[in-house]
Amino acid sequence: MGKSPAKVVLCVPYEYPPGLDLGLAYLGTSLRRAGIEVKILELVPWLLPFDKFAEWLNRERPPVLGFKVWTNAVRLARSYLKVIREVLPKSVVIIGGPHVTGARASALEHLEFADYAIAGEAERALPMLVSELLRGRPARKSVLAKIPGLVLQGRDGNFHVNTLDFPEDLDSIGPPAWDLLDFEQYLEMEQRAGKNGFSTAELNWLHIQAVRGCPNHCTYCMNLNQKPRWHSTEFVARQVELLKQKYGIRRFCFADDNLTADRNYAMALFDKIKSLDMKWDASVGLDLRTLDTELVKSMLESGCTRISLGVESGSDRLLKRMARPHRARDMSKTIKAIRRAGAGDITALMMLGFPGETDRDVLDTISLLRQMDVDDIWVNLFTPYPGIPITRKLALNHKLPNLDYRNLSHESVSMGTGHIPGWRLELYYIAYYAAFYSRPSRLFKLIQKQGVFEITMKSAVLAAHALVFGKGPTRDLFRSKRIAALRKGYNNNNKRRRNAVDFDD
Ligand code: B12
Ligand code: SF4
Repeated sequence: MGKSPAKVVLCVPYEYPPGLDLGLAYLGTSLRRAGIEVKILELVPWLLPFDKFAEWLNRERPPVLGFKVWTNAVRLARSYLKVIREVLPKSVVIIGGPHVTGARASALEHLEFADYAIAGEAERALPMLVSELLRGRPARKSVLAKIPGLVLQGRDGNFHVNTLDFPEDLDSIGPPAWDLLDFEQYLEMEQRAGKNGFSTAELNWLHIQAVRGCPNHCTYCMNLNQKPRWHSTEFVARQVELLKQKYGIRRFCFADDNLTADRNYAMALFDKIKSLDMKWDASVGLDLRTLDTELVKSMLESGCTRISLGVESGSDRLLKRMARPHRARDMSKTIKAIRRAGAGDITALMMLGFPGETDRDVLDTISLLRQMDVDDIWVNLFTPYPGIPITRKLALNHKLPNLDYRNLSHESVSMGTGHIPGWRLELYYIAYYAAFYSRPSRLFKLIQKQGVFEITMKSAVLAAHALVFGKGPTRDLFRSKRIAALRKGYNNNNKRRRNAVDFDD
């Protein structure tokens, strides 16, 4: 790309160390295809503080900025948007991404510094809107009315959302514009990860997508389209090969809603990427019903090194409420089949604090945690994200507390379950990890990872915090070391790097 300023800058505000944003890379391609120059900028406050962002805006002066907003980053997004409004009041800001897709019209209310919002997949919508805006005249209503997912304010003052877009032929919207992502920074981080004593696998933020959509309808999930759409297996293999050859990537993650929903497709895909000699993780989206020994064998042969399973709860009553497609009693059978195939690293993803959860459900889950033959667990506290079915149900039944999305965080308890108050959920959160890691083999693994002193101190501080305040930085128990190490490494190493926000090629 030349040195001329981009017409559109796609930004993504994050609290955590930067990733490589797949959604923005897809949008990069669609804008380029419409002849629009584009850049991607990750807004991580400790890499790009607000004053530096203001300097950058003054230098680049993009006429259009696109913001990808995650619900847990609404507050941060607002702060960055405010800077834009102060420095470039005439630039147009479009918001999109998971939060906007869920919150739709209300996103423009609490992210009031933005001008337009697009919900859902935006490969077709964003170039349409940007082309219209870059004409230099007021946007025509007739054109706006045809832009999929666009949030519009009607004459009545109410907001309306145009029908969402679900492109059928996924190959036709790709490939993602990988060259817009900062692989140099990513690979540097990966190197430092090793030096700072944690696994490079934890830095697995490079995502590739094979499938969009999932036939299931779990009530905590923002799965908008129950009809899956697939990239061809050739397309996926080409992307993997390109990332390996051109960018030196050695491992990636699949970012699919449900990678194994169609067993035949999954088998064909694994067969196709087998010869590419790449490592990959299945950290999201595996259909527990399709995971038999044969399929998992094929996954492992194709380079899969870590399998995450959406176990969520040990209570069938709760799994039914979540509309999960499996039951707790199926878990040991599934895990046995996975082990039989030779899988060495399995993580169980658990959810705590689901609306309606009772102490009995928690005890059932603790009992499952003490039996499950997995290597690690990852406990998520339920968060009532906008747009997910259970949030809508709670709102309809007037059971949704008055939540301010500017303050919502998945790292602390957002609400009680109706039976279990927030403070007790904090204790159960610790109890889940304690139940799992108190088994000698698991404890040994944890000590190898974190160290005895650190584990003891953090557990004591968290328990005290939970008891006294009823809410705390729970997930930091397992994350803070990683982030602190990255920050330290970054500050020490950054001198030789050019300005993190300088886009010069
Ligand atoms: C892979 C994935 C991740 C990866 C993200 C890797 C990355 N850097 O891209 C990891 C594992 C890191 C991750 C983490 C989390 N995730 Co996640 N994740 C997913 C998953 C399964 C796929 C995302 C993806 O890549 N999709 C494919 C791309 C093409 O889509 P996309 O990025 O959404 O982009 C499209 C649109 O959103 C839109 N768009 C995107 N940006 C913009 C910008 C503009 C201006 C416009 C107009 C449009 C637009 O157009 C894009 C192209 O179609 C989704 C489920 C889903 N189906 O989306 C959940 C999902 C997005 N994650 C979710 C959550 C909750 C989280 C976590 C908070 C989980 C946690 N408890 O820790 C964290 C937060 C991370 C953060 N940054 O703060 C929720 C989001 C809810 C919300 N309202 O924010 C989802 C929807 C799952 C769910 N619960 O239903 N996640
Ligand atoms: S199986 Fe996964 S992607 Fe599908 S609806 Fe359930 S949580 Fe969402």
